[in-house]
Amino acid sequence: MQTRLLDSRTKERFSCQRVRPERPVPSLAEDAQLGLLTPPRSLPPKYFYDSHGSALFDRICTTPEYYVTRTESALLAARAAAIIDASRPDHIVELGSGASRKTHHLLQACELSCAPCTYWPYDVCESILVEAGERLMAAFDWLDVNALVGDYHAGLRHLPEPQGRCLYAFLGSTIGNFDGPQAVALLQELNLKMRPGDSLLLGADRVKDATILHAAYNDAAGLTAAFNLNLLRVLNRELDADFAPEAFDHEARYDEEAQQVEMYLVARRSQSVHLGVLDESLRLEAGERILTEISRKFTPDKLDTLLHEAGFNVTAHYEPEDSYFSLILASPRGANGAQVSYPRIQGGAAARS
Ligand code: SAH
Ligand code: AVI
Repeated sequence: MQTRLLDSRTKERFSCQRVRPERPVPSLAEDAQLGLLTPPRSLPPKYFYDSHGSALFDRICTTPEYYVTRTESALLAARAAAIIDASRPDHIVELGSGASRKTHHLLQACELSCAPCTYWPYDVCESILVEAGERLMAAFDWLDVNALVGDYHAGLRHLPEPQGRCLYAFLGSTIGNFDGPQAVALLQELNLKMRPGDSLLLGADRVKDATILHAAYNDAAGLTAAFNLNLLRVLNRELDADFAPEAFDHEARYDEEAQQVEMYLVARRSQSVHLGVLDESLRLEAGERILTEISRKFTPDKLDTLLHEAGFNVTAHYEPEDSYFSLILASPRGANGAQVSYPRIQGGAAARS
């Protein structure tokens, strides 16, 4: 693919291809048919990310309340050299890469250790892939970016298999947007794709005080609300629907028992909405909710179990002093399946068990 955004020199270092689905996934119309017409109503979170939704998410990451991005970014900045040293990647393949801002730390560590690599960002949102690729190529004049457009729910089998070691990054706690079985299934599929010597770098948000979580998903500037409500604009455009965004409230609440933030769109009044593409209407009563996202929060034990079930050995577990976030380096379990014990490494320096 060629884009207007890139000059001729950077174009040579940039490619963008679609990842062929390994299996069919429901279209937005099918997901709406299944999830919207009758209660309990829900839609998968991937539909947030049209170009406007991706830009809104990028702004959420800079709000004072959304500690997730700055915490993971600081952890990556402190640990990138060790991660690159341990994984020695020829390629960094990033799932749900978005604006790829934190990836900068990994690429910088590659540069500092004189070990250039190729970057393969993989996302459903093509415009954010192009923007991110352009920014990273401007920052690293040696970097080739091969962007991959696709839905990781459609399987990972057809991801390219470049020669050399791959570091697969899945950052931002996007794994938390999957329910338990979905998370295991995705990581298992990734495991199957991986070859000896490849590594996984997983970023995952941790269980913490409910007030901090509540604030993170209800920022004062209203960006998370705008991000949530943007879904209705996506539905209006893609399904010829007539949702009135002003007739909905954003709601985000932490369910302490389930250890997850749940995000809803709540009807402010009773209303009927027509979905033109489906030639269907739905009737919402005042206060009725549409679940738009879960964002699971993890304990170290839960992360160990998840990775174990998906067939990984954890090789390093980094966390900040406040234990707000985990960055885990893991490798596919070998034939003998033994898990070697590993330390949880806190803060910017000392290792602690
Ligand atoms: N990794 C970045 C972005 C996280 S936002 C960070 O840590 O800041 C989640 C990203 O995953 C978005 O860019 C979104 O477009 C992408 N995404 C969501 N669902 C996806 C899917 N099913 N397949 C591929 N990408 C997806
Ligand atoms: C991408 N994902 C991990 C974010 C999260 O925290 O669940 C999406 C988000 N939703 C609201 N704010 C941020």
